[in-house]
Amino acid sequence: MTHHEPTSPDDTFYGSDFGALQAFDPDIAGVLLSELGRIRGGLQLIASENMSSPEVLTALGSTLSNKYAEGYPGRRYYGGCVEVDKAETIAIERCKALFDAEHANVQPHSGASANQAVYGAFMQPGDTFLAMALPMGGHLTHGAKVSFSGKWFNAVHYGVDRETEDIDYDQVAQLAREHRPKVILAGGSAIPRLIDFEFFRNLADEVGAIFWVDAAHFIGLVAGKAIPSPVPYADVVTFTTHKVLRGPRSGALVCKAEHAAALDKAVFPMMQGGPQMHTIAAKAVNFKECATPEYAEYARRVVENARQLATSLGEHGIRPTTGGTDTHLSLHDLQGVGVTGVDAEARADAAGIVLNKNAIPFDPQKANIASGIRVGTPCTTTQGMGTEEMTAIAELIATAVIKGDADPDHEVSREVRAEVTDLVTRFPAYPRP
Ligand code: DSN
Repeated sequence: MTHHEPTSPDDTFYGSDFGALQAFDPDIAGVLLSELGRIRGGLQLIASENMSSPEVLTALGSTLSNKYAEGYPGRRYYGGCVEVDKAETIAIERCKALFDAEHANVQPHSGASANQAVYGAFMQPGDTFLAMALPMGGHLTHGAKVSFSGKWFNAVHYGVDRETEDIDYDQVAQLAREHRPKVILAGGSAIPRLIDFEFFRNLADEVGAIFWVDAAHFIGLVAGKAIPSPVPYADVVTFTTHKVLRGPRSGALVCKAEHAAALDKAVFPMMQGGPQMHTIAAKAVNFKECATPEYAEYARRVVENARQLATSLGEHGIRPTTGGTDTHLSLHDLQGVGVTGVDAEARADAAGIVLNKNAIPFDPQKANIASGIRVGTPCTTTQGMGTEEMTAIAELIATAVIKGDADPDHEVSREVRAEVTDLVTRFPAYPRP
């Protein structure tokens, strides 16, 4: 194998050279600075976002971005892959170890790309699969009509129980027995409670289906051992790497060894071309971070904080669906306070609090209005905030949403923003050295 003399970092390491960018392109450099200012200046409560480490960002901003490497380590369609092969091999081994998985593919560009690979590996156009409906907490790529998954496949959807607002397991079983789907999918983007993976595994075995978990939202909690893992139960688990996990914006999948060849072929060459080697290197860095005791403590605190935030919002009349959360996110019904999701999002934003409107189960409103909001604690926990701050944040959200206004100059917006500024000054995002 060719040996490459490493460039000394003291010589010139070409990666993340902000000074050079600023000199050449002040327009884009300005956007990068304002975005960092935005992150630092407000409360980031979007449940699917986080703040990845400077180490992850350095790998992302490296010369590995240049390399074409179609194929897999040792089996590429381009020369010169010896160094990126090392990065991908390290990423694969770390991913397998982190999740105790038989096989890992770290090439999917995103969660949606990882999901495409599952369709490609196990289904033909027109085949039936069973998944949670988007308005009930599922995901666009789980068979929504506007997505390839709903256009090219026959999606049968389950929802939640009206009473508990948790997954309606009786309905799941009834639909599986009636439709005999090729694939049964568990997971989504607004599910606050733990999922009964054993139930899904047994059902999939009964009807002869592949059991797929889309763990994009909660995989970081699994990595930190804060919640149970789907890996022992599922044939395949897809996920994103940028949510609680706190890695680069990307995706990955782990699976049983028997499905490795089919899924690898579905990722490349069926769905993707050249893998993004800088992102794969950044995923490797992230998997190493996630194997530390510090990360496990972080994951535990994310859940503790989410529980507190959900409870405290409930005490202000902003009701958590399912009565609370077991994970990093909670979904809240605003009907009791007479505000729509779209108005709540705008009022919070004017007060320096970033969250998103969200449909709640059986929502009477259209998705672009919505009767709910979704909040999550990955970012604030990364900043070091704890349960005391969650109680304070709930009060700020309630004030902004119930008494506030979408106008940033409104008195309530200004008052809440001043308290937000105090909080983020005490718990800074990307603290200065
Ligand atoms: N858009 C992501 C989320 O916010 O949950 C899911 O893809």
